[in-house]
Amino acid sequence: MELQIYIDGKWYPKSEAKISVFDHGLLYGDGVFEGIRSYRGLVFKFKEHLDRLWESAHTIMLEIPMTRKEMEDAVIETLRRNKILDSYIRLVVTRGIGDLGLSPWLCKKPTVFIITDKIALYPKELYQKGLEVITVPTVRNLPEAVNPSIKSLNYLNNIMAKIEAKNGGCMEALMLNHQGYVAECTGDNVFMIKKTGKGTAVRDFLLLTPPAYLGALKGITRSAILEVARKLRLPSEERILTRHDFFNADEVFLTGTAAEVIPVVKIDGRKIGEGKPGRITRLLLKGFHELTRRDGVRYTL
Ligand code: PXG
Repeated sequence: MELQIYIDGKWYPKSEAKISVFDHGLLYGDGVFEGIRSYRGLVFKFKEHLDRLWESAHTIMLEIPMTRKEMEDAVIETLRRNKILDSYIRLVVTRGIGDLGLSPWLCKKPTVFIITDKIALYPKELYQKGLEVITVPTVRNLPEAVNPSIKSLNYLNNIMAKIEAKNGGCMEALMLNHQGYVAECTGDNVFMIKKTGKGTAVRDFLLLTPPAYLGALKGITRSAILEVARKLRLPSEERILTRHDFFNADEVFLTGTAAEVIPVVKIDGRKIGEGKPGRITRLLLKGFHELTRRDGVRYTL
């Protein structure tokens, strides 16, 4: 059976799931989205994703044409129709179909579509070996322009960075903000671990990530990792960080719904720590996997 896609209250086979060329989501990138995962029949952090979707929509003055409960039911029904327990859910709300011209009020009704599929952001072996990243010339969007905290359909900033990373021989880009501080990667938040104490206990390390206001998305995986760190009693802090800080970190990793948690072993040619995925990263990853079995909304097929 072909993958079933939800569009505005109806389900269509993938080959027939089509959006109008007059949809402002396509014409102007006018819309918002979420990327959510389900693990063994549990939609991970579903409430947090819906909250962020509604916040993004509120900021761009887009009224989502359904309630949260209706959205939740539509996602779960789509998962059921596709008989998927482990999924990558792409939930999109565009400004809708309108005339040409960027005025959003030309659009009568927002378009909602839901894809429940699979995603592989990086090859599997890199989760064991670690990823190499490179700083790119394109700076992350200014919060005063298109705030990176809005999960909008405007991804050119990130796509430019992705192309630059590939041109530089890497699969992922480290993006700086307009002041030169580390912001995030193209579809992931970034973390570093620094040894602060004399011992080898978890409390002898510090987990650091840039504050979202510097120009990053408030990632849900990022929050989940901070939550795991608290449970492990690993001290953590949101701090303004430079490339120098990252070059001299003991461990670095990226987080995202699509990427999950992936270790970084090289940045701009500099080896990070021992040049292989670190122990604290592995501990956090284990805690994260445990969380994905518990925290979310359950469904059955
Ligand atoms: N930063 C950016 C710019 C993102 O787009 C994250 C961080 C991680 O956030 P979460 O909440 O997922 O932990 C993202 C995540 C897709 C897709 O095609 C979406 C993202 C990344 C890659 C692919 O749906 N967004």
